[in-house]
Amino acid sequence: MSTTSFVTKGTGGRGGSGVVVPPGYAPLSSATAAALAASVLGPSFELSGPVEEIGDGNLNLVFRVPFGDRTVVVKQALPYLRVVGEGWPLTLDRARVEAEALSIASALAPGRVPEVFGYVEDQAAIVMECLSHHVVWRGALVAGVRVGGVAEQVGWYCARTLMGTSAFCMDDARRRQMVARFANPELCAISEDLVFTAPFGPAASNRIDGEVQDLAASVFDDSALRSEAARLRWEFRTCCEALLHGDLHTGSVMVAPGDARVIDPEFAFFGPMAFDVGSLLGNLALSRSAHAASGSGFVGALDEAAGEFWEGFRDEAARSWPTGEPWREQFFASLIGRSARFAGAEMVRRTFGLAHVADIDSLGQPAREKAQRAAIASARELMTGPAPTSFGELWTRAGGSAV
Ligand code: SR1
Ligand code: MG
Repeated sequence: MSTTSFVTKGTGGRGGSGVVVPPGYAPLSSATAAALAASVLGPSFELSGPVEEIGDGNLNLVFRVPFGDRTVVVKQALPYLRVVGEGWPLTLDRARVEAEALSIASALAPGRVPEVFGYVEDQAAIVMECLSHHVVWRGALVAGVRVGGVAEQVGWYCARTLMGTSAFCMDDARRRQMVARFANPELCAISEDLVFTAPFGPAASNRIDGEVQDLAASVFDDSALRSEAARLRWEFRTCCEALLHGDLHTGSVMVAPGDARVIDPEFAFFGPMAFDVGSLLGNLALSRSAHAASGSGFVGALDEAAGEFWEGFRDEAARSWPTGEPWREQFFASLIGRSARFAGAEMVRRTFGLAHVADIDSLGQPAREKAQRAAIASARELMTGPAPTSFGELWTRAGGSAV
């Protein structure tokens, strides 16, 4: 397919000059989103209600399109970062990455991702199952609602996708080809910047509450923390263990009782397994610090959720562990230690970086400041304390009580 160069307006974005978009690409409207869904779903498609734009994320347009007695979602990548605007160009290839990652996850972890009906390359758009009976897991956690069964399923999903795309389980030649398809350099660069670089120094993209400026300054002055952040960035860049989700926070999981679905793998790339495991645990720990700061009784549910996530992961990873590899317990101990470090970095970046979490930002003062101080104390323990070798030890360092 031929392409044309589309240069976004403004200055100061990532990736320099512009983003290549296919001829005919245009941001979708309600009408064109419905037409695109029709082109994928075929003659059975008949619009049965109003199309709504429901995207509230940082990067994409998302439409709900009702047809017959069903609803689908049309998700389209924009050639710039939605949350910042056209001054930060961003590759459309992330839609392909997401569609392919969903397809791989669906094969490895059936039922744990939304069903994809089609990917329309020239519009960088995916037509997929609408999870109308689900809510975003983060939202449920903020509201203090425990949704049974889902944490263990997310752990199972991680084990299936991470082990299943690792050298433990894949043919080497196929795996190396897959690594190339998921190079995803632009989105990896965003994570390198927003997770491991900017939040550990006085970067313009940071968002730091006035009440915790002193705390941020103490992080920027902490050579051990900065050094660990730099080492993690190196591990993120160079370790090619498995196909990661790449942005596995609680906002990337939709939940209904007994049914977790992992969404939004546009940051997928081959990286360290501990990044996915640590991101998820770091987000549960952030939620715990928010609930603890506001005196909510929900902290016990978060301790349980973290333990269930780890058990779901460990049990399935142990099942898929290949015979003839006699170092399984060493693998788990090392993964726990490495996940602790990544969890800590996630907690720092969601406190001082560009993208915060609603768990803490929805709190009024003084609870918000208290939660942020607790989160940073836990992050220091996780990133620079002795590396934990058991899940209980990790979760205690994250501020929790192992159940
Ligand atoms: C500018 S994008 C900010 C964050 O949103 C995404 O969900 C990723 O977490 C990214 O770091
Ligand atoms: Mg996302």
